[in-house]
Amino acid sequence: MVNNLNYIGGRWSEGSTGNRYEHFNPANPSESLGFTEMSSLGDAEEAVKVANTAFADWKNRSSVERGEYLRKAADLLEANVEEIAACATKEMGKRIVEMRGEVLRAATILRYYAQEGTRKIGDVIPSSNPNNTLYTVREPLGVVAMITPWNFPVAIPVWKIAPALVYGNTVVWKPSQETAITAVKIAEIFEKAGLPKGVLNLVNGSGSLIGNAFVEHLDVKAVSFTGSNAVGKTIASKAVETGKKYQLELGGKNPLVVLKDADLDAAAKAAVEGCMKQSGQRCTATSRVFVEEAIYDAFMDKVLGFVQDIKVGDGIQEAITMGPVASKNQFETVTSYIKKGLEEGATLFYGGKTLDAPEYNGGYFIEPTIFENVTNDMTIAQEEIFGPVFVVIKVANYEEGLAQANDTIYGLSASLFTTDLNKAFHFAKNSEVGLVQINGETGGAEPQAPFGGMKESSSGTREQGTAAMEFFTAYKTVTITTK
Ligand code: UN1
Repeated sequence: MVNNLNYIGGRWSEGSTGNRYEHFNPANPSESLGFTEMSSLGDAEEAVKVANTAFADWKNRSSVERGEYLRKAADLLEANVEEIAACATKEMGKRIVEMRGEVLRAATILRYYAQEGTRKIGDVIPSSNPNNTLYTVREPLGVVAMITPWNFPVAIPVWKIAPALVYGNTVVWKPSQETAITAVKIAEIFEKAGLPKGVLNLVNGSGSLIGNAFVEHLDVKAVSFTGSNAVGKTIASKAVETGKKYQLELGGKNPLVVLKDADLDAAAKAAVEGCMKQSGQRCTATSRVFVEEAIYDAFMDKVLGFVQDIKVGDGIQEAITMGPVASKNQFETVTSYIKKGLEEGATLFYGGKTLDAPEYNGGYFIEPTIFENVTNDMTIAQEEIFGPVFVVIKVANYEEGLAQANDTIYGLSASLFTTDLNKAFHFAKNSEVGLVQINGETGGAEPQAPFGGMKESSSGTREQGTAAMEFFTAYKTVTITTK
């Protein structure tokens, strides 16, 4: 039993529904990590209430002071990196090496936003009346809700919470049930950093109950969500009904295009790592690779070299280079896509099997999987698989590669590997995504730069960098007339 699951108004408590949720290690599902008690609507209501009360004081503090809490939280995260990383690895399978990187990335994000507290929050604008001083100031929105996924259980909550707090909002946070225990550790970090009571409130529980309660609540002024397109659509319509701002970071089907003049080693490495990191469970993961005919065989040889080196197993061991997928549910989804690919006539270039030998302890392990003989209209080339699977498609030239790369409902990230400057710029301009990489892998984000997708990959809003200010604040325009 994991006690003290919720952090509401500076107090730790259990959820109050009496329903328990059992957590298992995806690398060894017979290992139970304990039960968490699910929260009730009353818990959600209480969290919004205390966040609303805390807002009056928090918004009137100096943003420099608010930033100091984030800086302390960054130091504490760093000091506890091993414990937090190991906890998340057990909960959702991301290998320990990547989890450490994620915790340190979260510390960097906190420091970036701590510094935001010292930057300008408005402009002085010329007025047509010489007696007027006309200026803008960015004001916080009030209580904002975060609904966060399991695939980045530390970095994504932090990249939403940090800007929300530094700009003066108070937060109610509902993380994925799959990573409830890691979320508790993150809330503890903010508590230890001395954040005033009620400024950050954690309510663990189901999306349909707690997430929904936050989205429908009239005292919640904005909701920031990362997750599936289906849930995102529901959140958007409820946010509109209840008059709140919303920010959705959804799926991707990210292409990587390789031209004949490219550095093939770098391109093959980026394709394999860009897909297989986190066992493919990143919305920015590479999932479609378009290769110019002329270098197809040479490129695939290099891909084989990299993919053969992947060592699948329990990511708590340092030597493992790919962990399990996060849950039984994920395992079933990914394997059903592999089956579908074969039914639709694609062929396996590599992998495709689940790993069932005794040493795998019944864990949710899937081989790194690469499909060939794929057309871009097949299900595996159109739907987000969110697993260690990518498809390779031959194209005649750059133009065909670009056209097919864009032929998707998604628009998160895209890569082009080339040494042709003209094509690089052309791709940067014409790729229908929010994140373009020339000679780099499709994943990755820096805290100081805007992050988000076009088309159905996002609500058009952006996270991180100064873009976060756009979302978490509203302009106030002030005119002062003097004699
Ligand atoms: C990254 O590529 O490192 O859920 C960040 C996701 C994205 C974040 C990806 N929102 O995978």
